[in-house]
Amino acid sequence: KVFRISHPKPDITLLPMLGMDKEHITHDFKHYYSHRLGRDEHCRSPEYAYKAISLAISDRMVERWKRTYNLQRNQDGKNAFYLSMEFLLGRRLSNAVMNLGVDNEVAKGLYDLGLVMEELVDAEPDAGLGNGGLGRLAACFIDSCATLNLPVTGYGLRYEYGMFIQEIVNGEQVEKPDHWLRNGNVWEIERPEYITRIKFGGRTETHIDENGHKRICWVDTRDVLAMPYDTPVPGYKNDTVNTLRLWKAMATEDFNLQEFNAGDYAEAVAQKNTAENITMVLYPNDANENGKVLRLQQQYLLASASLQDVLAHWVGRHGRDFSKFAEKNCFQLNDTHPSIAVAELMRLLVDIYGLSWKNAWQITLQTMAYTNHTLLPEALEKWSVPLMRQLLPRLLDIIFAINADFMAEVSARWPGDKPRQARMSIIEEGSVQYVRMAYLAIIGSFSVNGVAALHSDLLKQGLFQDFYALWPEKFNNKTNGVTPRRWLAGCNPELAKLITSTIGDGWITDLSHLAKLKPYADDPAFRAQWRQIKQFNKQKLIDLKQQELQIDIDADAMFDVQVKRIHEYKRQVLNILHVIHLYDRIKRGDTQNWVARCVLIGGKAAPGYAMAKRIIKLINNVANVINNDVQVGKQLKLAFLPNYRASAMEKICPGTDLSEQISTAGKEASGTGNMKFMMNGALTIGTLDGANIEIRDEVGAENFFLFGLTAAEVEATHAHYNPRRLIQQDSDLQRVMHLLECGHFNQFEPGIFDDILASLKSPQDPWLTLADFRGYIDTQKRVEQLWRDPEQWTRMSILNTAASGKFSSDRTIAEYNRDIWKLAPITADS
Ligand code: B1N
Repeated sequence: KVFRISHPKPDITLLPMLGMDKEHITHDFKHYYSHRLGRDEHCRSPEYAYKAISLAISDRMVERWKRTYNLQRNQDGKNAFYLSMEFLLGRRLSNAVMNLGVDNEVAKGLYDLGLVMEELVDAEPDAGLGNGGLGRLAACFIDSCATLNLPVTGYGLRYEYGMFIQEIVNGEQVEKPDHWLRNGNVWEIERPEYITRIKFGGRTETHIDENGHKRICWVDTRDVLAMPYDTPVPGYKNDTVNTLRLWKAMATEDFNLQEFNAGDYAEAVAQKNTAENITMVLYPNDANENGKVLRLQQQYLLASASLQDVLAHWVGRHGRDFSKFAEKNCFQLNDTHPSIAVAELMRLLVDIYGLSWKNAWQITLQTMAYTNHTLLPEALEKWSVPLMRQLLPRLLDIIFAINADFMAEVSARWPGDKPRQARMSIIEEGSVQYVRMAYLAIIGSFSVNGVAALHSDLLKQGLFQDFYALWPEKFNNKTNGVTPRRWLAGCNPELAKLITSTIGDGWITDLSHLAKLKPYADDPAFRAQWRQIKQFNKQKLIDLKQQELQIDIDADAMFDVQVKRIHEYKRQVLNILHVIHLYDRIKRGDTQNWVARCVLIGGKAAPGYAMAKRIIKLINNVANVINNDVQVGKQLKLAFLPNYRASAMEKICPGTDLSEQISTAGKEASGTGNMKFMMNGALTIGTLDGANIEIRDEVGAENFFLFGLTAAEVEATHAHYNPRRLIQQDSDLQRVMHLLECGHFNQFEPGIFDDILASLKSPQDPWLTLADFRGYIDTQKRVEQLWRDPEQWTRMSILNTAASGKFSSDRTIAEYNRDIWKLAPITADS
C-alpha cells in the first residue's frame, strides 16, 4: 500500500509573471546557458546562446499562451481550425521577441554580455515545413489570426525532415536532408495527454445494435498513434498567443507484437519504423501531384487526428450533443491536401458518435471551407480507388455514399444530362477509378475560395464551372497577403524606422496606414533617406553573399531578383533569355546608356522535376560565362542563390530594386513574393497574372512594368502558336537562340539544354515563353530608362510601399473571418 499525503488542492499555479525588462531576461538567459544547457563562459557558441535566449523568451510566451487559452475557453465562442499539410514558419526567435515587444530589451541585454542579437538569430535553423507560397501563407495566416485576437488553431504535421537543403555542385542542384530537429526545438511542447489513434487498412463490418440500427465497424486495422506537439503563435504586442498543433506519427505500444512469436521480437520492434515513417519527411513538390501511399497516409493522419482532437474537446465540454457544433466550429482546408477531412468528419459523427447520416452531413457542410491554390492540372489531387480501398476502406465507402447523394442532386437539377454527371462525379471513371479530391472538397464545403481575383474568376469560369452553376453562393475570393511583421518590420528595420518616424507605427497592425507615405514621394529629402536605406540593404546583401558566390557585385547596379520555386510556368527561362540578350548586346558593343545590372535568381526544384533541375543548370552555366568575361565586367552579373528559403527572403527583399513576376498569365494563382518585394520598395516587372493584377491596380499602371499576353490571350494563342516564326521575325531573339543552340553556354557538355530549347520552340509549349519575349525585352528597356533617373525611381519605389497596404495578411484574415469563419475576437473582459 502506498501512503500519500493528500492536500485538498495542489498549489502549483500562479507563479508571478516573469519580468520583461532586460535584467530579468538576461538573468534567465544566463540561467539557461549555464544550468539547463550546461555551458560556461569559455563556450562561445551562437547556437547555445540562441537556445538560451529562446528558452527565456519561450517562458514568457507560455504565460500568455495559457492566459489566451483560458480566455478563449471561458468565452466559449466559435473556433476555427486551419488544416494544412504545410506551415513554413521559418525562424521563430526574432518574430517572438518582436511580437512580445521585447526586441530592444533583448538586444541591449545581450549586447551588455558581449553578444550580438543578429548572430543568435542567424543560428536558428528555419522550420522549413513547407514547399513555398502555400506553406508560407499558412504561417502568415496564423500570425495574423493571433494579431487580430481570433481564436484560430493551426493543425499540421511535424515532419522530422523539412524542405531539403539545396547545394549547387557543378551548376546542378544536389539535395541534402534537412534534419531541422537535430539540436532540439525549444519552441514546442509535447502533449502526450492528447495522443490520438489513427486507423489504416483492415475492412468494414456491419452490425445491428440493440435498437436495431445498422452500425458500421472498421476492423482489423493497423493503427498508428498521432502525438501532438504545440508551438505558441504570438500576436503582435497584444498578449494573445494561439496554438499551432503539429502531429508526429508513432507506433502503438502493442505495434504488431501480437503478430510475432517471441523469436521475432526484434523484428516486431523494428516494425515501429513503418508507423513512424509517416511523418518522417515533407514531400518536396510544389504545385505538383505526389500520388504516393505515404502521402495519403500523411493526409489522413492530419485530418483524422485533428478532427478527433476537436471532437474530443467538444464532447468533453458538451457531451454527445452536437446540435451546436456547426455554430461553434469551422475547418479551413488549405487546398485539397487535408480534404479527406470531409469524409472523416462523416465517419466520426456517424460511426463513432452515432449521428444520422443526414444530421452528420448538415454538420459537415456547415463546418468545412475549402481554399483552392492552383489551376494546374498536374497539381489536382486524385487518389486511385483501389489504393483508397486498401488503405482507408471505410472512408472510401463514405465517399461513394456522398457521391450517390450528390449525383441525385445533379440529376434533379439537370435531368438526363449524363455527360454532366460524369464530369461532376467525385469518381473519375476509366480503366482505374479515381477519387477527385477537389470535388469532394467542394461538395462537402459551404465556402470555396481562390487566392486572387483573377484566380477566383478562372475557377468559376473554368475548372469548377459546373459547380459554380449549381452553387454560385459557395464561391468567393480571398486575395492572399503576407504578414507585415516579418516581411517589413522584422526584415527591414531601417525602412521600418523611417516609416514609423514619418507616419507613426500604426502601419504595423493596419497596413493601410502606409498610404500616408504617398505625399512623401514628392519630397526630395525623404527620397534621399529612402534611397540611402535601399543602398544600405543592398550592401548588406552583398556582404552576405559576396564570399559564397565568388563574384564582384556593385551596390550601384540594379538588383534584379527572381526568387521562387523553379517551375516552367514561372518562366525563369524567360528571365535567362533577357540576360543572354543583355550579354549579346555587350558583346556587340551595343552599350549606349548602359545600366549595370545584377540579376539574382534562386529557388528549389522538385527532386523529380528534371526540366526544373535543368533550368538551374542553365542559370549557373550562363552565369559562369558572363561573370568570367572581362569585357562584360560590372555591366552585368548573374548569380544563382543556393538554398532559397524564408530566412533568405528576409535578407533578399529589402535589397531588391526590381521584382520579377513573369509567369504565363493565368497560371500563378496569386504569388506572395510579389507582395513582399512591393512592401520593401521594389518595382515590379510582371504579367497580368495572380495578384500582380491587384498590385498594379493599387499602385497605378504608371508605377508598374507590365508586359505579356493576358490570360484570355494565352488561351486563344495556343491554337495558332508559332514560336519558329517568332524567332525568324525577331533578330534579338534569333541571336539569343543561336547562342544557346550553338552550345556557347555548354561547350563541354553537349546537348544538355536540348530539352529546354525544344520546349521553347514547340508549338505545344504550354507556357508560351517566346510569345512574351519581345514585350519583356522592351519593358526591361523601359525599366532601364527609369533607373537612369534615380529621383523618379525612388519616387516610384516609395509609391509601391505606400500602395502595398492591401497585401497584409491581416486584411486577408479579416475577410476570411467576415465572410467565412465569423469568429468573435478573444477579449480579456468577457
Ligand atoms: O499557393 C500560393 C500561391 O500564391 C501560388 O500562386 C501557388 O502556386 C501556391 C501541391 C501546392 N498552389 N499549389 C501549391 C503546394 C504543395 C503541393 O504539394 C500544391 N502551392 C500553390 C499561396 O496561395
